[in-house]
Amino acid sequence: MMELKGKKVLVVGLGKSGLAAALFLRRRGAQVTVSDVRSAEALAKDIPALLEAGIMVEAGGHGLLTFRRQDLIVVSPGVPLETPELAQVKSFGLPVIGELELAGRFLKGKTVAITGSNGKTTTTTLLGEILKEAGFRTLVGGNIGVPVVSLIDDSTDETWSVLEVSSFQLETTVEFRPNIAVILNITSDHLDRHGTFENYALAKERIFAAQNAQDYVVLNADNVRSAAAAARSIARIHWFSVEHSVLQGAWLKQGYVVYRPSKDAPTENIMPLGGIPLKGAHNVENVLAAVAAARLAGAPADAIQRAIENFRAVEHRLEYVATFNGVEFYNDSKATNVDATAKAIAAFPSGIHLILGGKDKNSDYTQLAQLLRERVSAVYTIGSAASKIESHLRGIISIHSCETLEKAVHAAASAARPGDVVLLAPACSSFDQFENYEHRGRVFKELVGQWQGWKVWQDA
Ligand code: UMA
Repeated sequence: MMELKGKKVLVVGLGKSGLAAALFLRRRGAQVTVSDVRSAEALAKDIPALLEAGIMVEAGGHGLLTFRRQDLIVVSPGVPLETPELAQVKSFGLPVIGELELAGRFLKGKTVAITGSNGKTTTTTLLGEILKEAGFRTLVGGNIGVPVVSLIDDSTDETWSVLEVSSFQLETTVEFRPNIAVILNITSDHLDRHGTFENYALAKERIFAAQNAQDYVVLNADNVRSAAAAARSIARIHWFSVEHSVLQGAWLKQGYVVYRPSKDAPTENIMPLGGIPLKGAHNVENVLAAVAAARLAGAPADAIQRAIENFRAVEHRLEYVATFNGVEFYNDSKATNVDATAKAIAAFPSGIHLILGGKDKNSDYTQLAQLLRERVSAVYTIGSAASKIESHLRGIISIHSCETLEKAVHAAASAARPGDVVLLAPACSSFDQFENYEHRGRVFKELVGQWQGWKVWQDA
């Protein structure tokens, strides 16, 4: 374990992970400073607690001297490593790690880490439920919104920590070594930060970089880039597939989810496919990944089945909102990239009124063309990406420029006919108009409620 007592540590970024990391470091006796580009006013709610704990605060920008004075730098996932102050001290050889790496050095017990472009939160939450159902002492955290350092005090040699990990967090790992690493899929996302698809994919592969031959990696056999990662892992590889059987891992057979622990072992029936309560083919992939990881962790089939049957969609992930006049409303605000939006569209056969837009991430929206033609009645654009989306999709589908989510909900709900679906699956991040995707999803649900009220009043 790493010695922190008396060490000078700078925490860069004072969001959820920075705040938790700073307080943790201080409790372990480090001399802690936090630095954030936001102004002191913007950080006001957290500053008193930090000062009281004896933590110094640099607000309104990053000072090079502050960075140079440290023994260790702990960087928040949202801070790019190219930030000039960070790049400079890194080049001097100062260690720069993320909150995940820091936490990984203190977390007791066993760990499952789950990454992927899409499905991370659902799979992490589901696996957490399965392990709890199996009677394991289980902690859940990571990119899901609970900093991993906040799990440390509750962890023991007996606990299983189920962690959602992002490419941003993995970029700064060194020794982070999950007993079971899961890569759900790797499709284009975050190109604005990682530059190229390959850089992004390599960041994801860091999930198994420190593993040894006793550890496990679970990979998606149907996703080309995830499957290709197998060549670089020294751990034991297990697979999941919705398309074909696999040597060891989870797949679908005659209407059943099945699992085989090793190539010579008999195949186990886990549960009927019809017992999965989640919408969308992509959720079958998430379930298969969770089944493979759960069996590797030692959870029995009956607990897996019970937990899956009782599981409900996580908020903002293809979440059912309401049905009004025969029109269903779904909130998939977490569809923040093109692939996630494609999966959401694929969950409905036709009659979709799709709300697209937000902040662009250097994405190619023409990839949606075929699905739009087959299943979508009209697209309603919002946010700063609207004109790019419109130029990519012109001539493919009927497009209504709405600018705001409010106008889009109104236009889509007014145009939809009984049997249609109004779907928020925006393919963009939310930061141009909202605090985050959760905020966007909540506003969508409120607007749906208001529209229903207005319609009832108008029709009366
Ligand atoms: N900041 C700086 N300098 C910079 C950039 C940012 O000081 O150059 C400051 C900002 O002013 C702000 C703070 O850094 O005060 C924000 O840090 P952050 O963006 O790392 O946000 P946190 O609140 O710490 O949340 C992070 C994850 N955020 C990101 O990866 C962008 C959360 O994932 C995660 O839940 C949380 O840690 C706990 O682990 C969110 C996310 O959007 C959900 N993740 C991406 C995704 O899922 O696609 C990867």
